[in-house]
Order: sequence, then structure tokens, then C-alpha cells
Amino acid sequence: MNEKRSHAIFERAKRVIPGGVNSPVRACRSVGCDPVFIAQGDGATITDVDGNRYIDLIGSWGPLILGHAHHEILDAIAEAMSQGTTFGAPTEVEVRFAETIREIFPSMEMVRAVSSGTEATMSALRLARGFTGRNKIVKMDGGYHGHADFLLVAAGSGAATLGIPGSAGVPEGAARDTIVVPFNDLATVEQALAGDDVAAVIVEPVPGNMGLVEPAPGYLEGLRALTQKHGTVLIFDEVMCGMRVAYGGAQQRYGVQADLTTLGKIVGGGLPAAAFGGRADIMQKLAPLGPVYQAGTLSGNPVAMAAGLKAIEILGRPGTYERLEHLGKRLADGLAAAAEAAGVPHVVNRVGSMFTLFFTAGPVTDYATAKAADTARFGAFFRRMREKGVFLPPSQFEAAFVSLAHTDEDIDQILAAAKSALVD
Ligand code: KE4
Repeated sequence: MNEKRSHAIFERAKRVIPGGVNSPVRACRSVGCDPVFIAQGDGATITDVDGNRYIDLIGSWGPLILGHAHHEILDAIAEAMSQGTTFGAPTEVEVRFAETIREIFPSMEMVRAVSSGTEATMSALRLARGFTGRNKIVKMDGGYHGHADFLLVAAGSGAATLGIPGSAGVPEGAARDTIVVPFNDLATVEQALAGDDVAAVIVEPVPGNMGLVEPAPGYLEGLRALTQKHGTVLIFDEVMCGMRVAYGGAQQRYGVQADLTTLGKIVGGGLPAAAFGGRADIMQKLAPLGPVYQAGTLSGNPVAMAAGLKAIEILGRPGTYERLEHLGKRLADGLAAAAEAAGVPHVVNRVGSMFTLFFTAGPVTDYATAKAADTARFGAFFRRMREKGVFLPPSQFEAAFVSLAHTDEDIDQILAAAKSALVD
């Protein structure tokens, strides 16, 4: 595969951007190759600067559930931009965005828009601390909620892939109040909350940052009951699974409502927009109403709001989630069958159109069991699949995503590539 131009651009990039990338996982270090630089995306495919075309299973790490360069979203962006791009003053489209989110996520009685998932989770946790007057928080081992200091404690995603337990630069004081428990384990949560001194439990209800792990039956209900009992705010971080695993996110799919919810990725329609929201009595503690400060220059940016609203509108059309379920199931089942036929130890975890193929006999039910996966074999698989024109997330500890732009023929092509990549 010709990577000449990618290589030249990567050499330039490394001179001016740390690692040559603006987000660590893009550097492909954990899968033993250099990144390729992308020139264009179209539907289910992306093309790199050397003209190599790939069926894309990253989807920008979740936002592109409709595929690349969706014409209705591009039109909505162009229309919004023609009116100006940002004002630093309120606009009606921000109100429409909050009203729409509240309709789809009834637990989100009030909503504040921000520009990234990190901002959403950082703000939600400060709000929970301000509301309860407590300092401690609980997160899951392998859970990733963006890179706020107090969350980079046994974080998943990039940190897990890079093997950084926590991170340099995070003061001991910032991590001191963060308690880390295994996902899918209610006993350790009960233990952590016993002192009635925990402000919040933050959890990805469908974790995607340790690779994909499904919540065990009753687990989310258990978290709801325990946090209720101990006066702890339950925060569902649905930045990745919100509008991915169901229109109303994990809380609709599993029927468990959180006190606060964070959203991102899909709700920005491919532009930088995210949000947090929840119970009105908690949200009203936020400035300018209450004492908890939070702000953002481009929060609720009208162009990003327009892109997000258009994506949300399209996702609300009949048959959307049935189609995503069909494509996700076909692909996950096909990958499992191909690994079985190749005699490769594997487990494929899937919820809707997000999945992970783990190179371990499994089951994978939390971060400890995910870490048993053979990351070297994953790296070899990633490299072979990329050579065969399939772009997987460059990490065993990430989820892959199918979009509405993928076709059954794309799934067939991916499975044909996997069948040979698994035996090469
Ligand atoms: P951002 O700050 O990257 O917009 O969102 C942080 C975040 C919060 N919560 C969840 C559940 C997330 O998955 C994320 C970000 N996800 C990663 C992929 N695992 C983003 C990719 C990257 O870091 O480059």
C-alpha cells in the first residue's frame, strides 16, 4: 500500500505537534504502525492522502453515525454559517437544541451545551460536588470520561492503550478523592458509598473505552438504587453511547434514569458540541442561577447546534435503529464466525452498532478481563485489515462503530478481509 504522502506529512507533523497528532490514540502507537493522513470522507468510506480508500469503522470515534459528509448535515451547516458563526450571545437554536434533548432524554430536565465531552463530564462532576457539598467521586476502572485531572485515574481509552495509570501532571490532591471500582461489580460500589460522603458515581452505562463491555443484567438498576440510598448523584456518561445504543441512549435501552447525563459526539453532528443536563434541582445550582461556575466561549455554538439538530432529526426517522441493529449484528456475528473458523481465541461484545473484537477467550465483563486480550495480535489484525481497506479503531481498548451509511455489501467486504487477515 502506497503511504508516501502520509509518511511525508507525518514527518512534518512530528516536528510541530507532539507525536504528530492532536489526540494520542490517532498516532496508532499501540497497533505498531504509523498513522495515515485522511484527505476525504464520503458515506461509509474515507480516503487517505495517497488515494487509499477504506471502509471506516471509527466514524470519528462515534459522532458519524450517519456516515461522512452527509448532504443534509452539510446543508444545515452551510445554512447556519451564512448567518454568522458565533455571537457570544444567546441564539434561538440553542434553545431548540436543549428542548430537543429534553424530549429525547426525559431525565434531562435542564441542559447546558458545551464544546467537548471532557467539558461535559468535568462540569457535571463539579455540579454534583457543589450540589451535595461532598468531594469524593466514584469512577469505573477502565472508564474514560475525558481528561479532567480527577478523572485520569486508571482511565480507559488513550490512557489504557498507552498504559498510563492516571497521568503525569495530575496532582495527588486531584486524584485523592477519586475512588476506582470495577465495572459490573455492585459490592465495591456499595462499599465506596457506605460513608455517605460520595458526591457522584460517574459511569459509561455501556462502556466503550475498555473496548465494549455490556452492563450485566441488574447492574445499572443496582447503581441507581445504591446512589439513591446514599444521596449520591448518578451520572451517566453517554457521550459515546447516547443516541448510539438507542435514540434515547442507554437510559432508554435499559430503562434506568440518571440524575445527570453527559452527551457528546453524535449530538454535535460531527462538529464540536456536547452537553450535560439532568434534574432541575441540581442544574439550578449552575451559574448564573447558583454558586457552581461553568462557562464556555463557544458553548452552544449555533453552527454546531444546527449540525447536531439535523443529525438528531435524521436519527428520529423510522427504521433507523433497526437498520443499525441489523448491520451491527451481521458484522459482529460474522467476525466471531471468522475468528472461530481460524481457531483464534476471541470474544465479540456488541450493543447495537458499537462493538469490539477482543483477542481473548473471554468473557470480557470489565477492564481486568479486557486487559487479558492479546494486544499484539490485535495490532497485527489492525495492520492487515488496514492493508485490506478496512479502517478499525487503532486500539484493542476502543469500540468500533457501524453507521447508517454502511451497506450489506460493505459488511460482506469487511468480513472477507477479516477472514483472510485472521489467517495471514
Ligand atoms: P472528548 O473530550 O474527547 O470530546 O470526550 C471525552 C469522552 C467522554 N466520555 C466518553 C464516554 C468518551 O468516550 C469520551 C471520548 N472518547 C474517546 C474515544 N474513546 C475520544 C477519542 C480520542 O480521545 O481521541
